[in-house]
Amino acid sequence: MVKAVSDGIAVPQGLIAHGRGEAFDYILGERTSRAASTAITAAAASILTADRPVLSVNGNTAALVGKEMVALSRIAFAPIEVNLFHRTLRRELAIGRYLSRLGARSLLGIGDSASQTVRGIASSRRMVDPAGIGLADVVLIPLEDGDRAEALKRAGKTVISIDLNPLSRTSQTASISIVDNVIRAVPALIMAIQKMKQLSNQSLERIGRGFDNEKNLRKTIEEIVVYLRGWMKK
Ligand code: PTJ
Repeated sequence: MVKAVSDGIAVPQGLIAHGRGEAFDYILGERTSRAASTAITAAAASILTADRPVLSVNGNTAALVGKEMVALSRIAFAPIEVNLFHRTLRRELAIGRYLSRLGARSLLGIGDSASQTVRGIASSRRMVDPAGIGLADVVLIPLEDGDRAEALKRAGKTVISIDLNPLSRTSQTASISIVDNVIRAVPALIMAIQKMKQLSNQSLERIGRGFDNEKNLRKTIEEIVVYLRGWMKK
């Protein structure tokens, strides 16, 4: 992350966000919880049944899982859109060049191509690509702020978040909240998609219908409590 800041990919604020995430990762036991695995399966089903899935990438995501996001984009047939909270053309281009070096073929949301406004967002994250998030039915948003998660949901999109904080507005708002470290969640999502690709649309839709995000978030918190109780007994 420190190198990503000096390379102009991540912003200093990203280091603070990273530390916030790490604090939650410790109380999750730095592993993918059962509830997170359930959310990852539901997310894979949602991406596989989507008409136009899009993967939103910011500075922290590019720095931590740039290679994996490019791989996910390939296997899920989902384009990557660069969408930054602290938006500058210079950073968009730096992230674009970095992802292209990792094998990304076409990237959305850079420069003037982010010409559509999502209503209800104060930050420059409101600008999206009309050919990407603008048209998407399912959007994956790793390390997102609550405003945009809410606005995308209001715009009728299925929002899949990856956020280590189960209490964040993003996790509380998303349609499918993956409470896990992006460095574990994205490879797990790739594996789930690879495994589930053979399933019929009917089976995938059944998985989606059977998923209850509120219940799953409660399970995440229960898993944290059980993990911390284990420490009290030591
Ligand atoms: O690159 P930009 O300009 O788009 O800016 C990106 C940041 C992350 C700085 C910006 O989106 C931001 O400030 O985000 P927030 O509002 O701090 O939210 C980030 C969320 O991600 C927090 O809830 C953290 O707990 C969580 N988080 C941090 N690191 C990880 C994480 N979640 C999953 N995996 C991580 N490694």
